[in-house]
Amino acid sequence: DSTMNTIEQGALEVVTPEELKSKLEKDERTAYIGYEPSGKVHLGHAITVKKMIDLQKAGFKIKILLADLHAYLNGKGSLEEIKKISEYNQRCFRALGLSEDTEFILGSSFQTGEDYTMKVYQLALSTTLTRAKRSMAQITRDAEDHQVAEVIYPLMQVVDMLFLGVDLAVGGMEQRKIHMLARDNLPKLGFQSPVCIHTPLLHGTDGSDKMSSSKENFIAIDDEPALITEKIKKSYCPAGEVDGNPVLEIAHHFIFSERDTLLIKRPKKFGGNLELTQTELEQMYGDGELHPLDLKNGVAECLADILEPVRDFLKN
Ligand code: IYR
Repeated sequence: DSTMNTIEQGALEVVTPEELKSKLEKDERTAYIGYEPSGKVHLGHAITVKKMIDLQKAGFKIKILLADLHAYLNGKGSLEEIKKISEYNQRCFRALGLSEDTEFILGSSFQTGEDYTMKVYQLALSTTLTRAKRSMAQITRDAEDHQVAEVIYPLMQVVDMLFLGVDLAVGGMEQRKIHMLARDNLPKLGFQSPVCIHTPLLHGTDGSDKMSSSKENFIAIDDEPALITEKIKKSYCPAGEVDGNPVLEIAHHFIFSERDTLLIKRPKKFGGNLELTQTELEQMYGDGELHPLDLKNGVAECLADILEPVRDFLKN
């Protein structure tokens, strides 16, 4: 039961909790997540990596798919370039605390095989264009024209689940429609659907819906303290607003998950230092009794401190 709690904690949904319970009874169980390799691994990625670490602690074997071919289909560059950054991504994921026995798999190492390709074709025949496109709404790179690649992408993601033989798939909330497509279709191909867990999306520092390495609205896990401070100082953070406030969101996911309180340093003439729990912080900020700049300074300093081991790992 405490295992269920660890797994469900912080997730927006588990599809379905009953299926998860039965997976926990298996001797060997595997969870996976896929990432399009990206020039910078940021806090948005870190939310899902933390969930993988929870699952690792709950006895799941972890597979991380470095989805190079997916990134390619999403117009992120040449396959060669993408493969190269996938090595850096792998080091970043390790730096965030995944254990040694985590398995990293390059998508292109199995996604052009004959059996794999046939499965994609089979799915292509039973999936409507409308549904395939809809499943990509929050994933496709912004573009005027829509390429056929956009509808191949989700079909491949469904076939990944089957080829990787996983009990559980993790993703941010933007992956949910692809996961539901998988759950509806894998049984038709004679396979059991994985349990799906969806984590919340982190807003960009500009206040937009999603932190993303293709928009300049991210904080990378290896940004130097001065850069973290600079980015947080520029962040969207309206006075008195708690909902959708990226600075408070960062505090929630990365500071209060590790610490009970946050120290906010203020000059005496502005009320002096504060040491606040998450509840106190949000209350005070919502009441307009804490200035955005004071919040930003406190969060930036503490986040830089929390990410220090990650920076150190990546320097070696
Ligand atoms: N769609 C993901 C990347 C991805 C995830 C899985 I799970 C796959 O099997 C393949 C690709 C993204 O948006 O980054």
